[in-house]
Amino acid sequence: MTEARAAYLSLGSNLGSREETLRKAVRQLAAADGIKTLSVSSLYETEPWGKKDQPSFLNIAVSLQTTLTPEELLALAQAVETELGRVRHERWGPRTIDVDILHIEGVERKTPTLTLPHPYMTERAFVLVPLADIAPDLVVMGRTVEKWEKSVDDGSVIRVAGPEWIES
Ligand code: X6L
Ligand code: MG
Ligand code: MG
Repeated sequence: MTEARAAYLSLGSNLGSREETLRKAVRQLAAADGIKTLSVSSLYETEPWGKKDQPSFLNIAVSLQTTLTPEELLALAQAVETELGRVRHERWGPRTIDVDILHIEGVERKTPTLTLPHPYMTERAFVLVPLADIAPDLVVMGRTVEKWEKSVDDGSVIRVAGPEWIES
């Protein structure tokens, strides 16, 4: 059997019952074949980036141990999005759920469907603040997540619940 590797995901929602949708997404990921331990960040309310005239997001980060290949993990992320009602409208527009792979231990990829590490993860407070909860010492693109987090403006990222939000 293949060894499990650590993987890090960013999840976001800004349509419908945002917290409940994130909870369901975490449960589906945790229950999937090939996913071992999983840990979840605090819950954050964040201002929209990219397309600014849309509702604010709830964002979290998740780390997990997986025996899935990167492509299998991407397929799982997309299956969770589809199951939770994601519909593709305009680019960067509102969505019930977005599940992005940020980083997989030891993996670099540049294909039309998957770029790892995620090329913009070091610029976005809505990714880095949650990720710093669960993986401050993870090194991506030459610096720790904690260092990257200190380098961005986190003023539009508000912690709305501690890590226990997922247990209820
Ligand atoms: C210039 C042009 C600068 C575009 C930035 C940033 C585009 C982020 C897309 C950008 C640009 C994105 C989330 C979000 C989106 C989310 C929050 C995206 C894709 N997803 N805002 N905006 N949380 N707060 O999960 O990340 S759309
Ligand atoms: Mg995204
Ligand atoms: Mg996405």
